[in-house]
Formats: sequence, structure tokens, C-alpha cells
Amino acid sequence: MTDQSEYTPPKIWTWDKESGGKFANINRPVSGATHEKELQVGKHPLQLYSLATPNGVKVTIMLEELLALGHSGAEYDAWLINISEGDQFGSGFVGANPNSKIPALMDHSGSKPVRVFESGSILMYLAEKFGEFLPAGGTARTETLSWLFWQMGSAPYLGGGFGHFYAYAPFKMEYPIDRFAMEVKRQLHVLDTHLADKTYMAGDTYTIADMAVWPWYGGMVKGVLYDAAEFLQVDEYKNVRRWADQLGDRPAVQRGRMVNRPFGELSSQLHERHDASDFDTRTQDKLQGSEEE
Ligand SMILES: N[C@@H](CCC(=O)N[C@@H](CS)C(=O)NCC(=O)O)C(=O)O
Repeated sequence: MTDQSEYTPPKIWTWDKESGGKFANINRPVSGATHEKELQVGKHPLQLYSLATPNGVKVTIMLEELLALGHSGAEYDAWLINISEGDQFGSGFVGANPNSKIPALMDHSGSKPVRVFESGSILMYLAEKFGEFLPAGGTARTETLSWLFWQMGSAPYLGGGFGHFYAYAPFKMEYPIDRFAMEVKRQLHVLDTHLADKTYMAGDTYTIADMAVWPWYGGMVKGVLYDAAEFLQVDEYKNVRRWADQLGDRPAVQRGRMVNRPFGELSSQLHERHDASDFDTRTQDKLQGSEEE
């Protein structure tokens, strides 16, 4: 590895397989399947293929919230896609999401299966299908979608930018860590200012905007992302913390966090979910994941 302060890009970039860092083994400069593997299909119309990262958790929170409201049509099978083992490059998964990233949803309730990918698109799809958590019109709908799209555009700076260079890169580099720490603090300040006089992201109503923002920025202020709470002094963002705690107390949010989770404390893991009773019948035998995040 060269001294990064002296790096001059070559005329033509080439793929350096030895670049290192967590996830280097699954990164490639091309898309598409690396192997044949059909997706499993369970008994419910909704089939989710995911992992309990912040992007995955958005969707399982939504499904659990819909079920909590009594929408039995939101019953779902959640299959584990282990991204560090390359499950996202199986042919079946690539058919569900050509971008090879979790989460991906297949809806088998119609005459032909419908694929939905991108967590924001999945949240909107489910909100419209069940008529919940997305106001039908007016300012509240616009505000919900503005914050949903804000999250989709902003979180890559938090995850792919700050998280990557602070936690996953093969060595620490001051320039990108400074650049993305500044941006993440600015984003947290945007949220803190917005939430100063609001209960939820879109005002008085709990919406898919909350479900999208919470796993990332709620996780940040609760200190569960990248072990960076002290570095970023997240205690400053008191309104975000109040909102994050309030959402974290919701039983559906707590269930949603557990689905497709093969890491963390064993008591927080539910690798696959096929039935509401799976939350109660988990046994230590089924929980073979690592306790590492
Ligand atoms: N914009 C996408 C991002 C999804 C995403 O980045 N998923 C990550 C996990 S959080 C993933 O599957 N990574 C696997 C890979 O990059 O190969 C969404 O919100 O759905």
C-alpha cells in the first residue's frame, strides 16, 4: 500500500484485489450473479430476503408494524441473506434485486410475482399496498416523502462514507474520516433541529419516514453504530435521542430489529422469520450466530 498522501491516480483504474478492509472480499467492479442459487419461497405471499443491517431493519419494522395494526396480509417469510458470504450474488437474489444488495422483497399475491428492491421503494410499496404509514395526500404526504428521500440520499455518507473509513477501512485516514464526520454531524444537526418541535419526522403522525431514518440515525445517537458515539459526541443531539428512544420502545420496532439478525447478543437474534410465533419459540439451539456485530 502506498503512502496515501502521495497517491497519484494512474491514467486507468484497475481492480486491486488486495485493497483490504472489511467487505473487500465481496466487492467487485461488475454486477450480476456469481453462482446459481434459487431463492427459497415460504407459505406467505410476501417473501423478504434480507439481513438486519439498518437498511434491512427498515422493512422488518414496517412489516411488524403492519401486522400489529391487524393486517394479516402482511404476514411474511424472512430469509437470511448473508452478505459477507456472497449470498447477494446468487442468481435468484440477483433476479429479485439486480443491484445485489439487501433488502429485496417478492410479492406473490398477484397473478405474477412482483419484485421490489431499494429499502425506500419497499417501504412505499407496502405503505401503498396496505394504506398505512404514508398519508394519502397534502403536506403530510409530501413531508413524509421528503424525509424518506432525505434518508435514502443521506445515509450513504453515514454508512459508506463515515462508517467505512472510521470502522472498516484497512487503516485510518484523517482526510476521509474528517470529511464524513463533519457531514454526519451536520446531518444529525439537521434532524435535531427538525425534531425540536415535532413528535415524528413528518409531524404528529408516525410514518415510513421514521422507519427509514431510525435504524441509521437513531442507531447513531443510541451508540450502536460503528462504536462512534463518543467520537461524534452524539449526546449533543437531544431531540434525536428523545425521538429514537420513543421509537425504540415500540414492540413492533423491537421485533423488526431481531428479524434476520445473526449477530449481536444471542437474545436479540432471529435468523429467519416465518410466523409470528417464531419470536416466542426461539431456542438457544437455533441461535448459532456470532455475538460480533
Ligand atoms: N440503497 C440501498 C442500499 C442497500 C445496501 O447497501 N445494502 C447493503 C447492506 S446494508 C448490502 O446488501 N451490501 C452488500 C454488498 O454491497 O455486496 C437500500 O436502501 O436498499
